Amino acid sequence: MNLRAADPDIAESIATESRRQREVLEMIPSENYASKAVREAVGSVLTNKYSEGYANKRYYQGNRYVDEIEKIAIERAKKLFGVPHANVQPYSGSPANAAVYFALLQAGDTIMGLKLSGGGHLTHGHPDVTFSGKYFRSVQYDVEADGIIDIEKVAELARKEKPKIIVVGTTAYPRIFDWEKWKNIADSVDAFLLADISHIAGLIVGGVHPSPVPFADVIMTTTHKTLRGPRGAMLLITDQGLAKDPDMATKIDRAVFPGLQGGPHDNVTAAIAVCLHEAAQPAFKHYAKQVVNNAKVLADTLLEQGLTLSTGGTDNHLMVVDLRPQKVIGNIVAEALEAANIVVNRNSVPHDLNPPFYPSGIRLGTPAITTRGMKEKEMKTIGEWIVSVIHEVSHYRLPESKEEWGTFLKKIRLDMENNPQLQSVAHSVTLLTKKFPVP
Ligand code: DSN
Repeated sequence: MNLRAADPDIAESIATESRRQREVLEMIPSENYASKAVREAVGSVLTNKYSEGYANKRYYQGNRYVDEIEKIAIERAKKLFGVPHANVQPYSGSPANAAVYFALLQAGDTIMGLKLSGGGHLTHGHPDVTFSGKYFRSVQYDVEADGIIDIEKVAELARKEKPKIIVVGTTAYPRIFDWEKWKNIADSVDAFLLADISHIAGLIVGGVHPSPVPFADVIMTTTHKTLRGPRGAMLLITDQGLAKDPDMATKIDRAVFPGLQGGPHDNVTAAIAVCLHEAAQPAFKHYAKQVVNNAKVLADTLLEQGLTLSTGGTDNHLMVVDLRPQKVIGNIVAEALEAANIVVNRNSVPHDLNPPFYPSGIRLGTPAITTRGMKEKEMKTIGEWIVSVIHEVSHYRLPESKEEWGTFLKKIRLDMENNPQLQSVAHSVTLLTKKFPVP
């Protein structure tokens, strides 16, 4: 029985979500459109199988074909990134980072990562609310007021705090990393260097961002962002990591299973193998280059029209618009853009005084719209639409008391849906997206 016959409600929700994905401009920089081949692997019979363990060392029978698939995924990952060891089983980025800490640290050891408001990630040592800040001692570096990381300050903090691991990697940082400088800092305090390249893995593979492979000890990436695969993650161990700790690969594998996870999601493993195959094709290099070119044109358009971007622009696939000069919060603009069929996420800006739920910026990126084939010309048009939407809603002023913000935002949502200017942009977006099919 197919899905529509078995469960019409869920079938209908998926169909409407699929229409939404076709009709809007998906500009959340961590999102993308996986190929049909990737989605076919995710939806395959592999979801039926249990495979605790690793190839040729499983705890269950019947894993001959799963072994083949996992070995192919591992070999492709090793070849694509140029590393001696890969683990393709982590369920996603947070469990993968947890596995690194579990493998290489003891509870109470010091983690040093970038603050969330500076563009880091919760699992990079965010205090209080995450395991990485609760079970380890967390010290965090930050960006400067212009949004840029001052590497000298990072070095100074490392010398003072002597972390056991330094995490470099971001979710909202639009600039390139000089990995060698990070390695020098880590080596100077005898720390491991973890590169979390989740956002930029596709750009690295495509040759438009430097690779951390010669410098980091261990690399974590999710597989569904610029890499354009299924939702999952991989851990890559470098020669440098193995030189520091010859048991690192075994420790990482044991931390993933049985340390933190049960059976791998074999359907996702197969889809990772497919996405790595796709990323190894020449066309992927063109894609990655276009993602960055598109982001540059989009950023320039926003800047020309008077918006403020954190760090003053972008070198990669994303940008953070600082809305403090417009005196609106990210929630208002993100809602308005959604009413105009442009989907972004609200985001903290450097040194944001607002809480993460009501931050002062929005984050947007080009990976998904580039997958649809959009180029520089479309970026200029989209940039102009975004600016017009921001102007349309920047008169909204929040109530004095933060307690009333939630109710206020709910109330103005209806205004936005009925706003003729936003409706007109939404219509233009629909006409544009029709010309650029999704995979
Ligand atoms: N949720 C991801 C992002 O949007 O960047 C990070 O995990």
